[in-house]
Formats: sequence, C-alpha cells, structure tokens
Amino acid sequence: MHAWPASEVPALPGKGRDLRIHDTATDGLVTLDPGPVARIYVCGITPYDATHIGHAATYNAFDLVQRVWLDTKRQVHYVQNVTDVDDPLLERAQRDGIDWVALAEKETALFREDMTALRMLPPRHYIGAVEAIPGIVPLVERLRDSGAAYELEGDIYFSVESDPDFGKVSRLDAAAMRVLSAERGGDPDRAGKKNPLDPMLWMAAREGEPSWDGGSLGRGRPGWHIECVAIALDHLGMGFDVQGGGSDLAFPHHEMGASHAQALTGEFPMAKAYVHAGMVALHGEKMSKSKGNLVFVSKLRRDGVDPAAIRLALLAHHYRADWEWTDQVLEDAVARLDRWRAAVSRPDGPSAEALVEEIREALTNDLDAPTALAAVDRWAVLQQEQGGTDEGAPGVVTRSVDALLGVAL
Ligand code: 5CA
Ligand code: ZN
Repeated sequence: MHAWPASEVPALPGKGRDLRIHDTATDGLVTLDPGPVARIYVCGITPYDATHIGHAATYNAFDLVQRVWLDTKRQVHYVQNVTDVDDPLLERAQRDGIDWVALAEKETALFREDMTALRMLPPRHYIGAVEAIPGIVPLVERLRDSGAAYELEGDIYFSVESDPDFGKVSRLDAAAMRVLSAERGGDPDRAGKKNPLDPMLWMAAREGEPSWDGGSLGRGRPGWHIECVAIALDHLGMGFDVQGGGSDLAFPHHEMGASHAQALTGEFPMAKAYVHAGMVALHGEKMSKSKGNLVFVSKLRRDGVDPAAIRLALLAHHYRADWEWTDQVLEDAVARLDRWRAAVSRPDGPSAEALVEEIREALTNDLDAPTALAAVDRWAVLQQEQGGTDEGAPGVVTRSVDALLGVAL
C-alpha cells in the first residue's frame, strides 16, 4: 500500500537528545538507544469509519517519537499496518450494504488525507493485512507445527500457555485479561479452547465472507495479532525500538503479539518499549467507532478548522493522559495558533536559542508536549510584551515548532 506524502522537516541548530519514554511492560521510563536507524511499529487503523480525534491523538504521539529521532540525525524505519480485513470492517460493510473492499479503500484514503493535513510523517512501509497474508500463513504453520497452536473446528488458535513470558507486556491478572479479551475481539467463551484467552491465528473460511488460500491451513483469513507480528518481523525484525498504539491495545493485542513472536523466535520482548497513548473521550465516554461518539478530523477540516490548530489541540495534552475533547479545547488551540503566528510574523524578536533546547528537553522527557507548548507560549509573550533584536529568532521558532511538533506557523 502507498502511504502519504511527507512534509519537510527542517534541520535545527544544536544537537538532538535521546528519547526517554514510558514502557508499559516495565511500567517505567526507558532511555532508548536505537543506533543509526531507529525502528518503530505503530498499529494502524481498521478502516471502517473516518479518522477521529482519538486516532489522531495516538498517531500524534508516535509522530513526536519520529521527530525526536530525526532531530538526533538518525534515520527512522517506521512501519504501520492497515487492518483491512477484520470482523468490524465486514460487519459495517454488511450493515451499510456496501462492498467491504470499497469501504476499506475509502476510509484508508481519507486517513491518508487527514494524516497529510495534520503533518504526521508517513511510515516507510504501509502494509495492509490482506497484502500480508502470504507472509502470515507460514508463521501460523510454524506455530502449529511447533505445538504453540492448535486446531479447533478448522480454526487455528494460539496457545498462550506455550509462552513463558505471557502476561509481561500488560501485567494484568487472568480475570482482568478475560474481561478485556471479551471486549476487544477475543472469544473467551468459545467451547473447546485450551485456555479461554487463546486468540485466533487463522479463521477458516465462513460462508459469505472473504477468504484466502492458507496452504496447509486451508482457506480462511488471518487473526488480528498475527497480522501485526508478521508485518513487524518482516519489515523490522525482532527487538525493534518501539511498538505503539492506544492504551486499549496493550491487552490483548500487544500482549498476544509479543507471545506470538516469542513462540516464533524464542525471544522476548519483540519491542524494546511498548508505548501506549491515553484515550480521548467525548461526552464522558471513550471516543469509539462502535459507540459512534466521534469527532472526525475530516469534518473539522471541512468546517474550516486549520489542521495546525487541531494538531495544537492534541499537543496540549500529555500523550499518556486520558482526556476529553470539548469545543473549549479547540478554541484554546485556535487562540494559541493565532498568538504564535503573530509572534513569528515580526522581523525580529527575543533570542530563541534556549527555546529550542526547552522543546527538546520536554519532548525527550516522555514526550511532554504540554511543557513544550508552554515554553513556546513564554517566548510568544516575551515577543509581544518586550520584543527583541534577534533577527533570526522568529525563523528559529518557526522551524523548531515545525520540526519537533509538526505545526506549520
Ligand atoms: N487496526 C487496529 C490496530 S492493529 C486498531 O486498533 N485499529 S483502530 O482503528 O481501532 O485504532 C487505531 C489506533 O487508534 C489504535 O492505536 C487505537 O488504540 C487508537 N484509538 C482508538 N480509539 C482511540 C481513542 N478514543 N483515543 C485514543 N486513541 C484511540
Ligand atoms: Zn496492531
């Protein structure tokens, strides 16, 4: 699949710093030392509805990771998937009487437009589940042949008990896992499973549903977790730096992914840091396609909201916080954008050398974007109240805000 165009990332004066970030698996901050090529896998959308502010907030967090690494002059090898075949997509297509392929294509195209407008840097590899099937099948066959997976009425399940490290990503107890498994795509109540938590690796073809040749597995379609493992291992290999997604992916998705990879390679963890963004709510409840309480990025754009203001609204919240989208959040962001634009539109201003370092310091400290915004606010206030004689300063601020925060002033 093709991704979307990259906006240019200006080079900044001084030196970038290494990222310290919260890892769910150890529940602590880790300082990543990626080497010359940093490797990150971010779970992509299931394209059955338009990009909402919750998605955008999560992709914003991982865009900051990429920008921090680029600032250290590293290359970034960023991979993202599109879950372009899965139950919710097929159900929505059925409900609306449309072709599931057309639905996935339409919503993926809109996601690309939204990401481009928000200046999210694209992944180097953007891979759909369907195109990954030829790589998924041999992995499932290997898991089955090694005894880490078993068959149940034609479907293939992964046995969580085959992984001695199972549970180390989300660190939840079995009861909590069972509840979340039922809520998030699992089938803990299906009879005949070895362990209620065992997730499906390969679903045998169902009447009226799309299916693909699965070699010795028979016709069917892939399970959700193995999709991301296959794509990540194919394009990044084991031990990459960050696997990212919203906090609702810690269990079961990233837990099961780590387990699949452990069973395949004998290694744990698949990612050095498991990074999870908080959930954005609307009217007191998590924004979710299934509930329908959504604010779409594309709708805001159509209403004439500057994408830079949407981006500032996301950045005003720490990525790990759960927060609520309100009109006030957007109004504050629009006002901030106006203040910043006025401040950089002057020919000179107060020195911005310290500001670049403050933004770097904030972002490398677990992506503390609100602190970075506060630093820019202080420079803008100084500019407004006292001005300054540094002719390069407004340009440095514009470039810093663009390169590190993805906001075009
Ligand atoms: N295709 C899978 C990942 S492989 C999936 O979870 N797709 S999704 O479309 O449901 O979500 C895409 C990303 O947005 C995930 O990282 C998810 O955790 C995140 N996300 C979904 N809803 C919210 C929300 N309300 N707030 C923040 N992030 C969210
Ligand atoms: Zn995923």
